[in-house]
Amino acid sequence: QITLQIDRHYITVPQGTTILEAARKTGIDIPTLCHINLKGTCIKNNPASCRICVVEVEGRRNLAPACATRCTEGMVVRTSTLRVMNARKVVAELILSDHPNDCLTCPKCGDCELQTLALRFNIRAMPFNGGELSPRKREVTSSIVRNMDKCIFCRRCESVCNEVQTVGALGAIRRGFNTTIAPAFDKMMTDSECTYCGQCVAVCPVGALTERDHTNRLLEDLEDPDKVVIVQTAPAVRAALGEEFGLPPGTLVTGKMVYALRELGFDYVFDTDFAADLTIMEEGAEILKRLTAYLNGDKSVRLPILTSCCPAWVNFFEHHFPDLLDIPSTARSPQQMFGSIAKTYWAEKMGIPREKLVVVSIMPCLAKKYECDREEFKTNGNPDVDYSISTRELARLIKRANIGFTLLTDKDFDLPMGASTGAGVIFGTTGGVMEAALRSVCEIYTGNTLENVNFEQVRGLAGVRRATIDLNGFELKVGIAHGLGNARRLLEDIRNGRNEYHAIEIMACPGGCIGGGGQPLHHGHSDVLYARANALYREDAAKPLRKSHENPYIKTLYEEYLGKPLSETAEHLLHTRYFN
Ligand code: HC1
Ligand code: SF4
Repeated sequence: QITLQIDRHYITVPQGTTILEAARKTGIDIPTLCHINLKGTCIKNNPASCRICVVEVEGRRNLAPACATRCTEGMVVRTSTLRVMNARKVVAELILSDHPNDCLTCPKCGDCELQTLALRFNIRAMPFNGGELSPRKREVTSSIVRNMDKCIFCRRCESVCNEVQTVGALGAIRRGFNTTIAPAFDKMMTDSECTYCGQCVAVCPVGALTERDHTNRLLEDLEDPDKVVIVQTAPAVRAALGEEFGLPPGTLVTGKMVYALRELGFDYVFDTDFAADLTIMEEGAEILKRLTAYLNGDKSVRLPILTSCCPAWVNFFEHHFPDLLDIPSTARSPQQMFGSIAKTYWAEKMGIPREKLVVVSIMPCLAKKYECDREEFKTNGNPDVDYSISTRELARLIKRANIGFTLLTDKDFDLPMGASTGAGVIFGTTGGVMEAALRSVCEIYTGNTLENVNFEQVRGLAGVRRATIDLNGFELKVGIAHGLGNARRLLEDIRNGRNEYHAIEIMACPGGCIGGGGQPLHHGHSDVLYARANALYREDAAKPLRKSHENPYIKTLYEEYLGKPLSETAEHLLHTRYFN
């Protein structure tokens, strides 16, 4: 233990603690632009490159970066002397000298950490501006907009993409004034191995990486009298949307969200959770089919089966593990199952021609935008889900439409595609898809009713979790991983024949969808992820039905249209293929 003084505070910290960490413990907020440390999910970046966090250390001539200087016994640190404040201001002014000053039209305006610091440091002029700006690329992909003019070289995106996700799509290239962060050989993101997980967007402090915005297109569709516009909302959105309106993390806003969507003018407000229940019917049937074959001695059966509802994860295994494409479940994601059923079964029932029907999704995810665009999810060029907007985009729309969100009362989803069980709700957190599958697989396999539907063993935020479930004497081994780095380790074990699991759930984002790249920014606080996960478990616990196979509207869908899980119609509408 080490005792030191920071400003007026005496504090004791463990050996190895940095000044930044020690200061934060005492409630002193030393500003920084590059540092990030999200405990519990290993999102970390500490290149000590921005030099915004400098402090004075008694006895040292130079200012020290607080994020890279370890505390020593008896150290005296000053975090807010005039010298420190002036140094920080000059550093910020130098960053601004190579930055386009288009804050008013920047998509990050109001949420930009550089803008916040300019305000905090009382920057009222740009003394170093007027010189040349470094030449950098712009790119618009299906999910992400890259505007590298705005990049400040904090390297957060690079750390997240390389170390957490192990995708390696972003890195520093060229030198000096011409340095930029880009895929190797300055390729476009669309030509790289980027999965569109959006985790780089979620940590970018400025407007260099932002989501592709579809809100103007949506407003035009909502105004068009010839179109029927319906919406589906992903499980994780309800657990985070309230944060954009000042509500504490973990506030469930399901009913208010439905009300707001009606106010915006959607013709029908449905729930992706309905399709999550449908996913369990199809994926559960696949699990049972493979397990039965395995138990009957079929040596050709491919195990473990991997979940397939996360599009960034699908993209990842298509790029990085082309030899394992026959392992994942072929079930489409709930987003796509919803679109497929909406534009066939539901549209036929309602007498709405496909070309008039617009299906929009509200997702915590940026890869969902890319998923909507995949060719295999289109009929004659018409997508099953027309486009997806993120939780952040929805919040902006609600504000733009002058809807007093916090004052709204609760409204219910429309039927039939708004009805879901608790199993569908928990899809939004890591472990939730597996838990939902276990609830149905256990009951269908054993023929017994579960006394307790809570599979606590698969919950939590540990990067990889495992559990053994007793199925009438057969030990079903399941695994859960979130974050693509954790997924990679499991896949490498499978490739090398060292994997003992029968079924594995993988979500690309740390925390699962609750930590998606389109969610309100959690700025490195893992408490926020816990609060969002608990909110979903609360909604699940309060539902009268908690097992997907008990959803009465799903039963009707099979009776009226699909026949049974894995039927020819179900295979055609609800399953997919993978490509490398
Ligand atoms: Fe997800 Fe899913 S849980 S992928 O994380 O399977 O985005 O929330 O909608 O499709 O249901 C996201 C969330 C979401 C799908 C479902
Ligand atoms: Fe890497 Fe994900 Fe960003 Fe693509 S979206 S560059 S995979 S972090």
